[in-house]
Amino acid sequence: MKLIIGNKAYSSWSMRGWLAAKQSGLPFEEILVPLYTDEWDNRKREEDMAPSHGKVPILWDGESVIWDSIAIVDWLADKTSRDRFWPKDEVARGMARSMCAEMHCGFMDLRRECPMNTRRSFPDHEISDAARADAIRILQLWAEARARFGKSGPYLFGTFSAADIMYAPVVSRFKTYGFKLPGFAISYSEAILEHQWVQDWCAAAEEEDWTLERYEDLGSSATA
Ligand SMILES: N[C@@H](CCC(=O)N[C@@H](CS)C(=O)NCC(=O)O)C(=O)O
Repeated sequence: MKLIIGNKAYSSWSMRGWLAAKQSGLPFEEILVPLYTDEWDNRKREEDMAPSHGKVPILWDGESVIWDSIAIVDWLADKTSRDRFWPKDEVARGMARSMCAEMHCGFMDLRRECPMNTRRSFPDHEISDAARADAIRILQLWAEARARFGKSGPYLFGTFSAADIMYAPVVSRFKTYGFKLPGFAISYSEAILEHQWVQDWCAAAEEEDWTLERYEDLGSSATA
């Protein structure tokens, strides 16, 4: 398999695709195309990036191409086993799938106002009431998942699952922007930030030397 991703410092959807590939346990080649550079502009027209209309992550599995993070999770769960990605318990799985879908299509204000930047800290960054409402909704979802289904481990549904894959970049955002979190969310965030794959992702981001003003100068607005 071949996974095409963007910058590790900024690309939250790439992080999800990459964590999903790691969770599959299958070997994969990682190809990083730095966002919004000349290389990006050239590469996104090429055959292997064209199917997603120039967005990452993109997974190539033989002749099959899968883009969009949630489709990559589904593909890899089909290919390996559902239990590797989703809680076994049906009620828990219903909630996990819903939380992932909500993350995938929602929380636009938080995403726009607090773009992922694993390398930086902006504790004084001001956000709108709408972005704050997104954060509160996320914390409510985390609280419910942890309280109802998280007894077997430190993650949302106990063991590391697709829900953690989808929310890991939110953990990173909460850290970058210095959100004041309740105790259970601090513990959950620590578990995510200490996870080996998240550590590896963030360490690689530190080594990148591309800088995008739109994610460093928070006067501008962009999501990633
Ligand atoms: N819904 C897609 C979103 C993918 C996406 O927007 N990726 C961003 C990087 S994090 C991207 O490729 N941006 C490039 C662009 O919009 O030109 C997914 O879940 O994978």
